[in-house]
Amino acid sequence: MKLYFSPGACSLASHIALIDEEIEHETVKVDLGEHKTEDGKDFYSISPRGYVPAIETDELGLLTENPAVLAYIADKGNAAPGGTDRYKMLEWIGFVGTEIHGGYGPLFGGDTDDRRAKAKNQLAEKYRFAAELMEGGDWLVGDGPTVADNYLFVTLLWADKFGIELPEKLKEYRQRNMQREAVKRVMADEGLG
Ligand SMILES: N[C@@H](CCC(=O)N[C@@H](CS)C(=O)NCC(=O)O)C(=O)O
Repeated sequence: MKLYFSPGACSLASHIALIDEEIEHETVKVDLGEHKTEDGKDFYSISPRGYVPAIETDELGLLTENPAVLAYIADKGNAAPGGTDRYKMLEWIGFVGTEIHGGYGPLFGGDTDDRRAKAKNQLAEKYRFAAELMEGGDWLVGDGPTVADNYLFVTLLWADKFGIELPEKLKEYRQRNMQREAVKRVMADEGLG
């Protein structure tokens, strides 16, 4: 499998999953400003959507969109939750993708100060809600991290960059994720401090 990624972007969630699940893979860094791969190819010619994550797979060629890519990697690994937990995992991926990741649009994309302030308040509210949904658990689903945790974790790294207020519980959760071996390894690999 080949993962197209950009350091610290949402593709970090897929990158962590590949290491966590011990899936043989290679990575290609993409400059999202220029939409060029590290070896100088036009990224649009590889993925017309122009964004990461994108994975090149033997069985279905290029696959994009976080929910599909994360579920695919989880299924290829040994640690994807089964039974009803699978649906809880997908529910969290949907929540993180649309309610949280999508909420960063005005902050990453550049927008008016008013819209950025509103986006920050809305995100703080979504994070408070996420903390409530977690109830007493250390992880989003079951007893250990899944690809949904990788995705929420990555957005929590963005929160500080934009000064978004986080509940204590999610700060602890972020720290818990930082202690995972796969997370440490991939963060070092992507050159993240
Ligand atoms: N709908 C896509 C959005 C992915 C996305 O927003 N990727 C960002 C990085 S976190 C990106 O590549 N942005 C650059 C661009 O859109 O040109 C998904 O869920 O996978």
